[in-house]
Amino acid sequence: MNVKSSEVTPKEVYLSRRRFVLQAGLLFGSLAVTGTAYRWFFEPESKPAPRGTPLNFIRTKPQLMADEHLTSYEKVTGYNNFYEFSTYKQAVAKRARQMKVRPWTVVVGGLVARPKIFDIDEIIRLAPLEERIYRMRCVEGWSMVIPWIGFPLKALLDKVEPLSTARYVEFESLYDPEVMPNQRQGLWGSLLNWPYREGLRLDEAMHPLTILAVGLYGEMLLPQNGAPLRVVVPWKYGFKSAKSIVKITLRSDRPQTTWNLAQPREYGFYANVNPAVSHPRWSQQTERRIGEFWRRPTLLFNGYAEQVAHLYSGMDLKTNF
Ligand SMILES: Nc1nc2c(c(=O)[nH]1)N[C@H]1C(S)=C(S)[C@@H](COP(=O)(O)O)O[C@H]1N2
Ligand SMILES: [Mo]
Repeated sequence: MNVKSSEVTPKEVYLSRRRFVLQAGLLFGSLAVTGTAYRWFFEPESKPAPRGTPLNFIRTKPQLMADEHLTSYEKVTGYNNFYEFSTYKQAVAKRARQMKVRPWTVVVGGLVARPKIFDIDEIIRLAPLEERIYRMRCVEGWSMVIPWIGFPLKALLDKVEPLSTARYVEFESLYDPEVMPNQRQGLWGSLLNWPYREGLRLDEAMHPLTILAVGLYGEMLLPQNGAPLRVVVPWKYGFKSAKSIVKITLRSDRPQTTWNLAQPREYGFYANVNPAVSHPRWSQQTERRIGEFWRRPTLLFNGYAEQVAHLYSGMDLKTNF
């Protein structure tokens, strides 16, 4: 795979792009009949940290095709799946704004020699932060290219020393019905089984492509993207990448996962991106890359086959979907 140097967006460039958008917004605000649009535009900027909190990180070579580009900051932070807040992607960012991401602890335990409750700021300093530009494919058929900031999940797992009996890793997202409207019981019960839970096989979790993300576009994660900590598994459908994690548990048995519990025929445990395995209600052969006009073909393991295919050798990917 071949990378153009132009694919690596220097911070100055996207900052100046954002400055341009801000200036355009200012002009618009001064022309607007009411100040509503103006206030809408500036409100997020006047919020306290973590919005805009810059991170120090190492820039590494992105593994993208020559014709792939970063999805805009506005789309990455404005078009989100985070069902705890809303099923309407454009509404998530605003609704998630009240979520408090400090103080925040992550309980890491289960089949480990050294279980530990980590403070989020300790996790951020656990390993050098790297930029990882990954293509992300949602099971619904859209995709993005996101410059995550994070470090391999392996670095955290090594700290707690998994026992030889540990075969799976379970992730649990925040449960807080006070701030997450969809966790409250509605007339028809609850939308999903909360808290949101996901899981990986231990070898998948230890793979160098699997990261814990704490930021994107050079800044700390915003709530809508899963602040303050989420897992990112780029060769699997987006739902495996659990947001706002509070608990990581090593287990001998395969964990129950939210989407698999909801619709086992539609959402398998593996959820590897695979154009040859259709979702029961739609094909997975192509995808709409957000910001592009033509659909792109979906690639086996989301384009990361070279690095991850060996994890599944001898497995039937049609039955283990
Ligand atoms: N806790 C939690 N994690 C979640 C989800 C969710 O609803 N709740 N949605 C998943 C899905 S379906 C996708 S596609 C990605 C979207 O991540 P993004 O909004 O940062 O692009 O988050 C995943 N992680
Ligand atoms: Mo998704």
